[in-house]
Amino acid sequence: MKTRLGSGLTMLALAGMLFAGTPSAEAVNFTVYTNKTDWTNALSTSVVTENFSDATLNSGLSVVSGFGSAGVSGGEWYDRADAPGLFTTWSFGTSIYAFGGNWDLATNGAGTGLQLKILGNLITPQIPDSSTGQFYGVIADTVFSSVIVQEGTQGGARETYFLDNLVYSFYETQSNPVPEPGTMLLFGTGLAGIVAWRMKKVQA
Ligand SMILES: [Ca+2]
Ligand SMILES: [Ca+2]
Repeated sequence: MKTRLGSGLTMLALAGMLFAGTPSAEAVNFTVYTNKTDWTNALSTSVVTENFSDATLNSGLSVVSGFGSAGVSGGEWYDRADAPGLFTTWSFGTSIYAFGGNWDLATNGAGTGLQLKILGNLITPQIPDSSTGQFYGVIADTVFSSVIVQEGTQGGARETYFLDNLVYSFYETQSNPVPEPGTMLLFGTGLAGIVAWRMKKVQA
């Protein structure tokens, strides 16, 4: 009996070691790129582009904007960000780890600028309100499936803008070592369950 309990504790220790070796799910690191070539070169997976050449978005890509007039216009995405309700959510249908685009904030003048919000994290530096089509993109060390584009804090009342060449890259298990927090959590939960089951069995 002592031996069985001992083996249960060994498994508990093993689970603890696995947790210790895993980055915290809350700690997401983002790297901001203002050069598209650098952003592309930093990826280990292929780039998917939505160039807004027509009103149909890429398969799996969807968008919800608080701005009633948002939409494809002249080969670009036309939108506005303003607190509290005017922000835009881009959803990708599956896990990605990189996102970017060409941002033109000159329309209606420079406003608040724009800020991305991913997995609850506000990304800094923001997209500058002086942008006239320059690239701004991020790469995360964990996966996400949606991006919120909201107003920044650079002055002005709101930000009207065009977005073109929206780019993103899918997470692929075989070619990128980005851990998926959900999977690791399930794995850990499974181990804890085994330990609890074994210890209960020993007591019975
Ligand atoms: Ca375009
Ligand atoms: Ca503007």
